[in-house]
Amino acid sequence: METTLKLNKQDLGPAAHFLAKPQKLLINGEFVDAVSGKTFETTNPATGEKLADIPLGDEEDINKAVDAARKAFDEGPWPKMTPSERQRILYKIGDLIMENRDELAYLESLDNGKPYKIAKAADIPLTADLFHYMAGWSRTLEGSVVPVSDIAVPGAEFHAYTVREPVGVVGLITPWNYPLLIAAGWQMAGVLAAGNTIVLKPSEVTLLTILRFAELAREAGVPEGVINIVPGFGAGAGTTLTSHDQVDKIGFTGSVRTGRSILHTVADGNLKKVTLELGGKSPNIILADADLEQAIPGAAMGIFFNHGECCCAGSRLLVHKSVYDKVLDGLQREAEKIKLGPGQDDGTDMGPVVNQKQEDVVMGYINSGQDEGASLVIGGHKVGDQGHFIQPTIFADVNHDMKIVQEEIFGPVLTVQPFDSMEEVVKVANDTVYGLGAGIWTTNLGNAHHLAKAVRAGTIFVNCYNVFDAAMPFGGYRMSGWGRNRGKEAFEAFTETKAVYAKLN
Ligand code: TXE
Repeated sequence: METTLKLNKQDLGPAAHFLAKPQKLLINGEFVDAVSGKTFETTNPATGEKLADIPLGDEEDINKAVDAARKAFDEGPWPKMTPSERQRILYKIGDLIMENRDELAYLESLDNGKPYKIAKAADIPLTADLFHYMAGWSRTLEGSVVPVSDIAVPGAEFHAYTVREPVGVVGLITPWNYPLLIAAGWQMAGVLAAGNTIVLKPSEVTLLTILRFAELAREAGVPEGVINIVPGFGAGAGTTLTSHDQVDKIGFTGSVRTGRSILHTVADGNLKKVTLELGGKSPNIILADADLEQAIPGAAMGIFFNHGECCCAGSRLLVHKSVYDKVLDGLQREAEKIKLGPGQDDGTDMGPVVNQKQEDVVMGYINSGQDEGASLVIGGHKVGDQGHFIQPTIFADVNHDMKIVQEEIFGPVLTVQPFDSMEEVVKVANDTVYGLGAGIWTTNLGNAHHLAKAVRAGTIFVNCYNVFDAAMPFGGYRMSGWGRNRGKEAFEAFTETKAVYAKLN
């Protein structure tokens, strides 16, 4: 297996031009260095080599960015713009993302490790589509006229109505698994459509596409101060943003641990609103009546897509015992077919996991699975002496209490469990602290809808997995989060409702 990408100028492909430039923060419409002058490195997970020096934003940079966002919201043109003007700018961002698709996909592949062909087919067009979709929502900030009674003021006649307004300055904190798609698409597009201004602290692990996006947003005509982007660490830039009393709402995607810490900070501070999209341990269920030709590759894709670094990865496969052996065999063959390699190679199906820390986490879970007595069906090893390549890994003979069954691994590791009855599978599917996604493979319409109703998760995939659309809400039950990204719900989540009573007599 090929895992020895040597990074040189040629390998930077369509990303070379952007990587040759000094990287900057975006604050108040200007590309600037960090106040401290400090930088940190972003590296290629296939080789460990440096891709760029990134300015290290900290408290002072976040304060400047929040001041700019506050001014842009209170005095600037963005919330006051006509909806059609905002719509045109957001639509233009979507167009520019598509025009620069090759470059953005290549940058994403270099920085995150994912296959270039996947970034080009999924991450980039889905981000563009979110801007095109949310551009339309710019024109729908509607309230309603409400008939009211005179109980509080006998004899009074009112014209009463509600108005939807942007929530204000929004702080966004985002992860590294879909760096551009989550930061720009899932988070920014709806926030901007509602007329808010933004300070984004992207993940310190993957920064390149969002910094290139900053240039595109400016080119599209986003006014100064409306989007501010400050790379930095969680402790420092992140905590300054979440504790800032001029920030009205936080939109966060990341781990449960950080989500909880943000809630503590907010509770001790200005009680800003919070939307959280956290982890998952999603069940993927294959019933006895499933079309296995679809279900087996579908289940493999459900876990191995994006190296398992998907918040709704179908990491717990529950298979009816009558087809269990056949499914396990088929899965093994699917895993054998997966070609590991640098994301920039055309033939690569799965790249490296994102960094050393994530490699250690995933290998730690693989070791714990073996220690707890699960059987390794395939995989289980790191590959090569360069980069962070981990084999697609499948465990059988697991029990429900094992760490590999209960905890989010966020890597290419699948557990497979047999079940007997519908009652049992519903119980096992729901028996985690999470509730982000679930898959159901069946040819029986009744079974599909019965399970779609019984499984407690924010997204249910029937005879498919990892399908995402801008118009469909995404988020979790239980510890998988608060609120929804994407769709109408995401747009409305970044608005306030004002009730107006006008007494007419
Ligand atoms: O997440 P963190 P990490 C899960 C997944 C993964 C684990 C750890 O299981 O293995 O989380 O990943 C910022 N105040 N998911 O360490 O730490 C941080 O800088 C404010 C699931 O990357 O939560 C980054 O920008 N901000 C997930 C962002 O939070 C803080 C996607 C996420 O980092 C902060 C990613 C603080 N105290 C990981 N501490 C999903 N739902 O898709 C950190 N940050």
